[in-house]
Amino acid sequence: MDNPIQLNQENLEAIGSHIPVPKYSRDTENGGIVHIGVGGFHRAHLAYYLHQLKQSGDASAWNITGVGLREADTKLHDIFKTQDHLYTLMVKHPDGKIEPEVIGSIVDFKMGTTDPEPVIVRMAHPSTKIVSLTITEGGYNFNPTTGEFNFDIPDIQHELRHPDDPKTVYGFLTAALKRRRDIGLPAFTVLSCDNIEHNGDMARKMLLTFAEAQNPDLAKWIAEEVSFPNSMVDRITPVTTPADIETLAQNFGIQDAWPVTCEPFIQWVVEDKFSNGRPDFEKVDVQFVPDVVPYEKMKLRLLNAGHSVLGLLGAIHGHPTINACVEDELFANYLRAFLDQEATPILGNIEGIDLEDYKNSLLERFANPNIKDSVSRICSESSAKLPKFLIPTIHENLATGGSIKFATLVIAAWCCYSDKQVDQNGEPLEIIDVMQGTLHDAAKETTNDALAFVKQESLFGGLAENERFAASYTSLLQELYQGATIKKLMQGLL
Ligand code: CS2
Repeated sequence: MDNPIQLNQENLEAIGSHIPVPKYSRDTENGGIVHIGVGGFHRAHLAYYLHQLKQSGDASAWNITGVGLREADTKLHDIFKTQDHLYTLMVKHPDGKIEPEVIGSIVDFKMGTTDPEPVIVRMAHPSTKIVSLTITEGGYNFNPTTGEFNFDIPDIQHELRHPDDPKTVYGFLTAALKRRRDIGLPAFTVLSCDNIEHNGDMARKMLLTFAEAQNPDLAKWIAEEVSFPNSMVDRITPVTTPADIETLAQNFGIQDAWPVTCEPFIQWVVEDKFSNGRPDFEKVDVQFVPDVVPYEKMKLRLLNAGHSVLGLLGAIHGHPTINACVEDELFANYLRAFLDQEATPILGNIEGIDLEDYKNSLLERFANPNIKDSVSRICSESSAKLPKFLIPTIHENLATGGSIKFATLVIAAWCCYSDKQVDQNGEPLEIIDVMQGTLHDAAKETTNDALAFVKQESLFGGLAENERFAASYTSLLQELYQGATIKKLMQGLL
């Protein structure tokens, strides 16, 4: 189309003749939810659930104020400003169909980096009832081996000395909760939406440890008043590409500087413990259950681990996307073998879930050719992901005498990936990881000590000392370093 319409509130009616748009009033006065970490996932998930509820005429008192605590969030902040916080969600179906829809549930966005005060004020506002988080696996600030809070971070030290000048999520939560307590307002619920087992319990433990060090009285109040539901969140949300922006403009006539793309599948399983109320999310198929832990474990150990298996092996082989991996029969068979023989046995029975169906649906979702989820997104921040998605499965199988070979090859691939930083065709890999330098240094030592990479205890715990693991890992790594292709090694294990 020649002249795509700029996405903003004023143009919504005109846009509505091209694609669905919000039918509700986008009043910024109400509030209800403050969300920290407005990445693509939040925009495809919680914000979409709330949008659906508002479209049906419910939840008029609820909307979302986004908060950015990283400099990198400035880009979205600035785009949102020109678009009145509207964005397009493009659902991509396997048959090639794309369903775009304008989402309006986010009505404001504040950068905590430039001025913390407006963020604290919003969080401490009487209408705020929930502070939700997608701060990534790495954002919880705990040591993966000990599970304890990491105080050894300059921003955390700063916040302990200057509670009114918060920098991290913990500083903001305590500053806002303190104000609420001091003026007699009820606490908000802290709702973690990250891929971590017991994500609510984890958020609680970390926040209480931090608050205890900053203000023990406040910590006591938080322990009594704030609820932290665990939740399992799921929707595959690839990184937006320039081609997506182009498709939206050319095929649908909408100019949106940052649309979000996602798969049709969506799931949210949450514990129903909200200290200060919540939207009627069950009306839009959110599942409320007394105990979410089995669902979380299933999702992390099958879907997320499955992604990492394909991602790291695929990266070494040179597959660009997850669907390219599962179109390759060897990769699909390998993934299924890992899921069946290593991940499933440790899950046991999950009431109400047929794990065979779940795994079949995962393979179908991964195969969606329209999603083109890059292996570089999947491999990004592996240092935060694998200790939650994959390494516990190896430990648990070692303890029960179960199979470990499929996961072990993934660890060997990760070492090679971190060391060589090119795929098996010599093409450079796009590596995004806060620990990239440390991982590279450890992996480089492999030529002197085959176990050097897995001796990084903060990631692997005591794995290197386990004889069965060490033997299997060393032999796979040696073959890889002697030039065996990743496919030959995969084939050999099947
Ligand atoms: C992915 C997840 O980041 C990853 O490695 O496994 O982002 C995954 O796509 C989502 O958790 C799906 O719900």
